[in-house]
Amino acid sequence: MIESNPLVSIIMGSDSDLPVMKKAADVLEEFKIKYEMRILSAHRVPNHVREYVTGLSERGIKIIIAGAGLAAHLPGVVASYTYLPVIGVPLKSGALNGFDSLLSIVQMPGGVPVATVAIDGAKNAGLLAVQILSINDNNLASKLKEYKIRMEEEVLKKDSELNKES
Ligand code: RP5
Repeated sequence: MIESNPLVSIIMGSDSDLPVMKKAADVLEEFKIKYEMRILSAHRVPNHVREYVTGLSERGIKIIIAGAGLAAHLPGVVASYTYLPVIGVPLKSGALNGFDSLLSIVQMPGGVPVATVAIDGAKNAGLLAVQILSINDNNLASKLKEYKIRMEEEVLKKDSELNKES
C-alpha cells in the first residue's frame, strides 16, 4: 500500500500475518493517519529489513509497528536499526499459540526497547501509535478523547440493555 508522506510504518513477517495486522491499519485510517505496510521477514529477507528500516526516519516516518509470529525477531531487529519508537505485535501461530512470539518480542535486552502489546493486539498497537502522535497534535488528542467517550457510551448502553426490564 502506497501513501504519500506516511507517518507510521506497519511491517509484518509474512502475508499470513496480514489479517491481524490490518487491524492496526484500520485504527490509523479511523484517525486519518497516513501509513504504509510492508511484508519483510527478519529471517527470510534480513538485508531488505535493514535497508528499509534505516531509511524510515529520513522519509518522515515517526513510529513503526512490527508484527511477527513464531520465533518473532522482526520487531527487535527493526528496533536495533532505528531510534524511532517500535511497537511490537506478537502474533498467534504455531504450536505455542503466540506465547513464543510474545516472549521473543517482549524480552528485549536493555538499550533496545520494543513496546509490546498483547498477542494479536494489533488494534492496540494502532491506538498506541495514535496516542504517541497526539503528544504533538491537539486535533488528534481531541479525537482520542472522543474515542474514549464513545467507548464508554457503548459499554453503558450494553449494560442498560442487559438490565432492561422485559
Ligand atoms: C513469522 O513466521 C511470520 O511473522 C509468521 O507469523 C510466521 C509464519 O510465516 P509463514 O510461514 O506463514 O509465512 O516469521
